Amino acid sequence: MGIFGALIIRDRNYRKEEEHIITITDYNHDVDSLQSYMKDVHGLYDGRAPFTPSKSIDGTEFDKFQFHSGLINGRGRFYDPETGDHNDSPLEVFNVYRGRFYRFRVIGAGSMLAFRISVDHHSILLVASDGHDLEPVKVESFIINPGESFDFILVANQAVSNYWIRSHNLEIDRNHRTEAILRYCGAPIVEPTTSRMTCSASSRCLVANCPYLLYPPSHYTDCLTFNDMRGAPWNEPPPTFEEFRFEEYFLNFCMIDKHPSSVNGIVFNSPTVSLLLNPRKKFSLVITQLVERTECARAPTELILPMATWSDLSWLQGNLPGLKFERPPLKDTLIVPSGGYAVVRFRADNLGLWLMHCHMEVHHIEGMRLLLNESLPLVPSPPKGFPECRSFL
Ligand SMILES: [Cu+2]
Repeated sequence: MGIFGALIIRDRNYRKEEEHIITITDYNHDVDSLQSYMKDVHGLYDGRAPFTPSKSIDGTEFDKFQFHSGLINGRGRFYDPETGDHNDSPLEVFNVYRGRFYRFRVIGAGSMLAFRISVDHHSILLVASDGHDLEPVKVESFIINPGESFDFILVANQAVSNYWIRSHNLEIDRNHRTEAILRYCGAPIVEPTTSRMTCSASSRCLVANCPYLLYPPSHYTDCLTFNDMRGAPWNEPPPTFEEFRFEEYFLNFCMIDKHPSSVNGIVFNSPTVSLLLNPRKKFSLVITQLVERTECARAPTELILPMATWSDLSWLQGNLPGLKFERPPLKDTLIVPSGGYAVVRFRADNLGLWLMHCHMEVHHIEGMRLLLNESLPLVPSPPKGFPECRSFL
């Protein structure tokens, strides 16, 4: 919802390759994010009936709102939940030549929902995420959340025809499909009649970037969490502990009694003046521990306290057991499952003020965000007499 577009920054060593861009979004016909937020606060109704939230396959409450359509490059269909018929809107078509390979740059520009993407009769070789190379991994499908991006290589090695590019959000028991068409050059201009790969005991499906660990046994589907993926060997290694240069913060992305959305129980209100000219506080964030639940969680310690720390003190100074330091993937957006956590490290070497926020737009609007005030002492003070922006509020 809102304006979006692809911004592709190419590597210096960019090798020209054929590529397509898939921008995927969720689309609600009735309300935008602000209205969704108001409904969430004051009561969720579909017509006059209270709306029942959907669930994902792991039993988690998934979406409080009615999913209407998903769009690929702005195109998609509305499926009538009663009849299952769609409104015949045109779909995006990606043209390929048989025998060539293509880089698909997939951008999650939605406001709320994750999508699982697959291509009929073709496997997906994931090679990058959020602009950083991954150790390539061949999967049947992958899950993309708002704010994330994934690049995959598709080899056009099937018969000249039309194939569905499929996408489903992670809700169960609801119609939530979003489609586009992969069309080989020379194929008739018709809609595909292909079906999705059947996952079976002898041919299991692998899904990358799952927010849960398992699918039910009957799905014959395995999960590859982002934690299990590896970055490319040429990526920068993760920062390690250095005395006096390593700080650790705990960030609990949570709700305070359903509302408001907050970080460590603090709601971020947008400042009315430039913070660079009016600095308040310095943050140097090295490790985060994020928990998202319906209420502020209390693990591993009381996260609302300003000086939260590990209850096992041997975990201090970066000594967390089980962390993988060998080529962890580089990301700028990460899904933290309900009740889960992520440990993130970065070198504070990019001077400025950076917004860190939940990518669910309704949470972001409400204040589930914070500012990293990075390397503030290095920010030059404005020249003498430089006009100062004051609040107009
Ligand atoms: Cu959120």
